[in-house]
Amino acid sequence: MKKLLFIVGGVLLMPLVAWAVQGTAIIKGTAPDSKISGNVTLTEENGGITLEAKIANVPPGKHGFHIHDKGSCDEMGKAAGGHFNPDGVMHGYMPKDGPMKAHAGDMGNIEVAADGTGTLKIFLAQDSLKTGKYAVEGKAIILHEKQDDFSQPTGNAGGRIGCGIIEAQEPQPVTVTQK
Ligand SMILES: [Cu+2]
Repeated sequence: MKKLLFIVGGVLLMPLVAWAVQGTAIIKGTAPDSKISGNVTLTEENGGITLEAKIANVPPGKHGFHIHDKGSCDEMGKAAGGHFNPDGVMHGYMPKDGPMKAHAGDMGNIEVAADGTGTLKIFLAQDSLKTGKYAVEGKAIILHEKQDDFSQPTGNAGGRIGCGIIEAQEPQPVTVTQK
């Protein structure tokens, strides 16, 4: 019995290997002469996705920032379709309103400083990268011309000035160190 406990204890102290899924999207301006650029990383963790975005060369102020349903940035971003909304729920702000009162890709606004750069870090509950109803792989991230005022049905954020398609990598093994 003592020997068994010793073995179990030894196993628990070994590093665990987990499978992490990561994604990226490269944001580009939708107008031919646009200098808008950006980089988005998505990490699947804790039952959702942590999304981090950095954008540059964008007019200062708040800009609506959403995941849209289709994986195309053509026609000045219009080809990306409406908001990614697998449950057909109202428009909102995911971190505040939650999955029943916000679209799966409702990230609110990204605030751009006077130098044209902006960053956003946000957790999207229940979204995943590759599998299930809430998988965002192949969807478009849209940067809007105006701010999302959270009115129905889509926040009245105007045109689509930046766009990028979410690409997910194959799951990578990562070592989780136990605390
Ligand atoms: Cu949008």
